[in-house]
Amino acid sequence: MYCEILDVDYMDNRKVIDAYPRIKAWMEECSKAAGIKEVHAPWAGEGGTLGVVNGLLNGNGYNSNMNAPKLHYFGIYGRAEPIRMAFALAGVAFEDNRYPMGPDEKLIALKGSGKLEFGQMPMLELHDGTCIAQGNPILQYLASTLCKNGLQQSDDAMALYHAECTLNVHVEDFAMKYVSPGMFKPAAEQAEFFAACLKDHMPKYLDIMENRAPVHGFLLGSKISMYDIQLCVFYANMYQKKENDTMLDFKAAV
Ligand SMILES: N[C@@H](CCC(=O)N[C@@H](CS)C(=O)NCC(=O)O)C(=O)O
Repeated sequence: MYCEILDVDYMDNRKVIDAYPRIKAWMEECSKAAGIKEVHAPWAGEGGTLGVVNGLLNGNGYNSNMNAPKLHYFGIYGRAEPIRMAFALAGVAFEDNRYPMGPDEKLIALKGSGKLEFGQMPMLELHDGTCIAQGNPILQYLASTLCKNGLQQSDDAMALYHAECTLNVHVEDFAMKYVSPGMFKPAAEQAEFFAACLKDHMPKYLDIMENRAPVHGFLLGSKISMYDIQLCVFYANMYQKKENDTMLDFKAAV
């Protein structure tokens, strides 16, 4: 599978997820959400890829609108993809500045400009020049301002609790503990780390997510929300094919 906009290949794999109908149905809902061409859901049918963008971007995936907010990040999904998806879903034009991972003059200039409060990306430069940082807080800001109309909103404290809870258990009790640390281990230790994750943690995690996946629609209601975005991007990252990928066995088994 290939996603033109993001220039990446995906694995096609349906081994495990078929046993989790609620997770599967939720991913299919995400993939059908207005504004997202295709969310990568290998189990959702042929050609499933995460393509963030609809008609609002030009052919290169960039938008040139003087007043558009400017997003700065590397040319990968990483911490910026939920932000890109929020813009796409809301139909809000943005400038998608992507930097190469290696040494790069533009990135050096950006770092020297004082615009990166923490020296890191993603960073979003608003129309008045205000620069905001940190991936999730940026997404949260957009969900209640520029992208508000494209994303589910809610005043229902219990609905918000459930959405937060689902995301939290995913991030803190699974991804941060059993997936992210593996990415920073020496290549020789990664296979063992991810094999243990699959055997010891993945089944429990998927059982939990199956219970928490919405029976209908999305995590916060009938429209896709920032919570769905944050969660489905994890799966999209997981299924992204990379050269010399030390996580390949892990990904193939998920
Ligand atoms: N807590 C920050 C982490 C940001 C971060 O680690 N950014 C990395 C890329 S994913 C970065 O900018 N690295 C380049 C550098 O630190 O020089 C967030 O959530 O946005």
